[in-house]
Amino acid sequence: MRCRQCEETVAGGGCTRVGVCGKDEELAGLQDRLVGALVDLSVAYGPSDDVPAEVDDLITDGLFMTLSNTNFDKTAFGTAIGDAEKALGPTGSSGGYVFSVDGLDGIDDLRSLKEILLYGIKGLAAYYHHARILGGEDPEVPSFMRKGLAAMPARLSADELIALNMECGAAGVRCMALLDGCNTGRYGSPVITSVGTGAGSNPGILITGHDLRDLEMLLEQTRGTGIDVYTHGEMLPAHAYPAFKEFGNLVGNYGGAWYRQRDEFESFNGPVVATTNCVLPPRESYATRLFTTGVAGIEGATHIPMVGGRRDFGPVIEMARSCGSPVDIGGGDLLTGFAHNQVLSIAGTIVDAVKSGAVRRFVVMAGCDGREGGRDYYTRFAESLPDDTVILTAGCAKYRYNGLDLGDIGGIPRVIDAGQCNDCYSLVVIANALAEAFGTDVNGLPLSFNISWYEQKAVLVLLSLLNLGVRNIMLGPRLPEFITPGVLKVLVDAFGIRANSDVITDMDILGIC
Ligand code: FSO
Ligand code: SF4
Repeated sequence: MRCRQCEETVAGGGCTRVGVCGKDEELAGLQDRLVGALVDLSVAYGPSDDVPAEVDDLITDGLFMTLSNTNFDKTAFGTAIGDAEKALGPTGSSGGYVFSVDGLDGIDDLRSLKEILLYGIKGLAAYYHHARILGGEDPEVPSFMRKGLAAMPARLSADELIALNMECGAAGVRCMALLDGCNTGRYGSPVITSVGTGAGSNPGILITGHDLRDLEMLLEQTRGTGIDVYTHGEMLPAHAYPAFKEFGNLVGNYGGAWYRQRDEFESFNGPVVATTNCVLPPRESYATRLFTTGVAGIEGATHIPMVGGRRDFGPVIEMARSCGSPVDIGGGDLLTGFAHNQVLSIAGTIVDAVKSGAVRRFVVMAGCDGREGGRDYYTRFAESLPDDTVILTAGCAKYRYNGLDLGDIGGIPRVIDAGQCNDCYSLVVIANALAEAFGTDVNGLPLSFNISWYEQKAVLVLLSLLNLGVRNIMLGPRLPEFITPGVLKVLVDAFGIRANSDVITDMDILGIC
């Protein structure tokens, strides 16, 4: 195996014997076979708009399954490979392609550009999956996924691959806008919300991941049962949607970012529903309490299938009744819900604060969190920021600083949390509105980017920002293993990207000091 798709990979070549994430060689092989079959499907069908929806669903969901920390269930991969090969049948054009980093055509730099593209498409698949679940559709997105996947075995020049990566970023912006419309269309526009993190005495169910539809079904089925529902990780922003505020049984958030789940799922005491990444192979202490849905999978955990557009959370509810209540692990109240609609409603106040000098600079610190020790960089960075700066965040990266008491500037909180990682789209809408108000472009604003990356959705968000013309992004806590020095030079020359390294130096570079 060789996998280097996430930030946690082994330096100097990637995970080759076993994944830091827990993925073994057999699972890595199955994932490569699945990606290969989806590439074959994409070559067979091409980027045409006239492709059966089932084929695009196979590509979308299959790719999502291969994202870091999403699915560790070999049986599920066997089924997905079988489905993809069956779909290929009538086309008669299966090449039996098996994806492998080493097998990518081209010298190192071309391989690197293909990897960036593949991981961006995986992120795209994740967001398109969420939009599809809520009834969203945009034929341009799956069409690009097929076009981009078909590039994997092709002989393409560096310029062609760079163009495809930019196209991936454009598809990312479209897809995040689509998902934003689906989320707000069904659940309303988020409003600023303070979310408690304590634990009550009722039995509880913990739901983690990004799937709001699963949360909706779980809340409907637990209403009136005396069982409390808590969010975890990337599900925290759900509290800000008006539709979820109607559920008295959605009582709060429990725990922090995904990498703390082994301790937090243990102390929660009740069943845990993992709807997407990041879910990890469990400790024995809570393995029987772990349930998965959708593309998520863990060997030994009970998977709740979608049958006729509905999931039956009966077994989860039944288990909750026999479990003790969660152990209170504290954490204080967390603010969320600063999506574009809410922030733009106070745009006048924000513009005035900038003009008066009360707010000197905004710093986008969105992205993913991870378990490496060096990630306390982001906590130190947030703590070291001058009092007249405001952090704009989205994604699980926020857990590094959303518990800090950074105060506010004339009523504007110093940490503005737009929501899940896909809600980076909200940050783009906010930045564009500010740019318009100040008669400049995004790069002309007092706005710096210090992004934290971990998995492939973050690659898509990065490509989307580059496609929008954002320059001088600081990226960390270390640069991707799959970016070669040659490709890095292109990114530095064209976009001013650099690795973050030192809180004080970086602040200087970003123009904050
Ligand atoms: Fe985090 Fe995991 Fe949202 Fe990612 S929970 S790391 S970018 O899957 O999806 O921010
Ligand atoms: Fe390694 Fe990340 Fe791949 Fe897991 S997903 S095998 S940690 S690179």
